Amino acid sequence: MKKIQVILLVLLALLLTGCQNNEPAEEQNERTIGFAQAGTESNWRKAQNKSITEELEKQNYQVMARNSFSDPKQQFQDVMTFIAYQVDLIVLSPIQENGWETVLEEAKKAGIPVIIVDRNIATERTDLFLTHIGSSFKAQGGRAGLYVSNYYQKKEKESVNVFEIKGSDHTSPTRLRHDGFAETVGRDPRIKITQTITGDYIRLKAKEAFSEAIKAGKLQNIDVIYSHNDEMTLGALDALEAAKIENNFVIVSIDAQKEMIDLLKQQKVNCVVECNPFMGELVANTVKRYFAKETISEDIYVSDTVFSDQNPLSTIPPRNY
Ligand code: GYE
Repeated sequence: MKKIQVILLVLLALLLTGCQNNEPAEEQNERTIGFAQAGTESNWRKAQNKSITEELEKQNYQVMARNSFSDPKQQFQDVMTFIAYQVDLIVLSPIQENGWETVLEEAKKAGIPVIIVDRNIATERTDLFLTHIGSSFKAQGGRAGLYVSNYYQKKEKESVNVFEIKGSDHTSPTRLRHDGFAETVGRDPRIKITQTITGDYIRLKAKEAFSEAIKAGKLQNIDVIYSHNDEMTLGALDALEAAKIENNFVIVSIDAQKEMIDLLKQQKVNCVVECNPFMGELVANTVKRYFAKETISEDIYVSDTVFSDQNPLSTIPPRNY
């Protein structure tokens, strides 16, 4: 063989080995990730679901997905099924905060690590899961509250009454979006939450509950509508339209779905706090780091921003959800 041929062969061999992953491909393909999803209640949820599944698959993991369609008992069973199946790792996007300790103990006994994504779980037992990946819901509530207090700061008004549309009970975004908002507007003694309904993060449920509130006269004296997600804001707007009530309210919503950003641009709502659903890459990277025995931080935050009529709207990037 001529010297030049030998050099070319060596170069080719180097190139081929360079393309390989640190981990043998067959080993990666053997790993199964159980993904327990909460539901399908919003476009936000659908985007978050897609992002996590796609990014895990990009890393060649087998994804065993179960959706509990907003039924907490079903979700406990889904996780138990993953344990029985002996998956290599569980990604859990919980519906409710409470009741997870027994199930996660079982996962621990079986040696299956668990990563919590999006909503939090209520437990002191940090040994029951590897990490939590998601937004700071309290910061989101705070951003919503800050818009409202800034809006009324220079306005001469004796009182500002807020109608709060809450998400599902016993969930961390509902609790913390309320707390963050209440804490922030609480600095201005004129601003008070005077009415509250629950819309379960679902458009139709919020429409029904809001229509009831309208009929009961609870919209009188209301200045601000603060809703814990876009789907419920859409429900409230549907109810206003059905009742032929003019929308003179200051409206603040959370998630930043495409439809809500369009309404912001049309000046039908005032402020939209982003909740970023694209956490898939962070999730897949964390899974990879775990298997590579790298250290993982206790809390991994997804970054969010805020869009309002106080900022240039033309620069808002395309939403894709
Ligand atoms: O804001 C809402 C969804 O848990 C943060 O649940 C999530 C919330 C999100 O259905 O749209």
